[in-house]
Amino acid sequence: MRSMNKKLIKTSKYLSFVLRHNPGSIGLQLDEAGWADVGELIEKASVPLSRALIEETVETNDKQRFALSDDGSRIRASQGHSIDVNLGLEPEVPPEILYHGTATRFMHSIRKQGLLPGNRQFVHLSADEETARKVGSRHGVPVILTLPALQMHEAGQEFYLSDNQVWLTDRVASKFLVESKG
Ligand code: HQG
Repeated sequence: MRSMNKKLIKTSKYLSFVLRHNPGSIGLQLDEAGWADVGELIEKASVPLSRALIEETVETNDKQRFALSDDGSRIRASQGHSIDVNLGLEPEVPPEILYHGTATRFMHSIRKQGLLPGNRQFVHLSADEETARKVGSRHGVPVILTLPALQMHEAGQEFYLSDNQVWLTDRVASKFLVESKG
């Protein structure tokens, strides 16, 4: 875990809100791949931002949530969007098993409907159980679900790996889900 102080955490949350969910709230336009112009972001932001603060937030971010373009002029969130962006990720061969962390209160619905992206573009999965446990704990009493990702891939389902190593897929039918003991 990289070190993130309070100011960096606040900035990360703000960037997540604007770049994943609501650029329109500050009149910011993202391109179709989700990139914002850094100068325009600084100018339009409703919190104090500078290039240095943005660069430090990107570099020290515990989950590496954001990416800067090679020339540093543009920034985007690497995953987690609720708005319609095309990150340009190619389908990849997933590991045999992937994990999804959720909370007990969602399980009744998940058993019926499978995993759905909800507000986001994709269902978010991890290659390790510990990450899933942390994600699930954000919502309540955690439940860890495993799914046979490689087998699903072989049956034609597409999986994508974000720049910050989060596995993404459209949905997961409930027949594939196994509840493992947290
Ligand atoms: C649940 C964080 C009822 C799903 C994390 C989850 C992740 C259902 C919740 C990223 C359901 C949605 C995403 C169904 C799924 N019925 N509930 N059929 N299908 N759910 O926050 O995966 O820190 O949108 O299990 O690390 O928790 O923000 O998704 O509990 O990568 O960078 O509905 O957000 O990253 O919650 O988290 P979320 P998530 P950051």
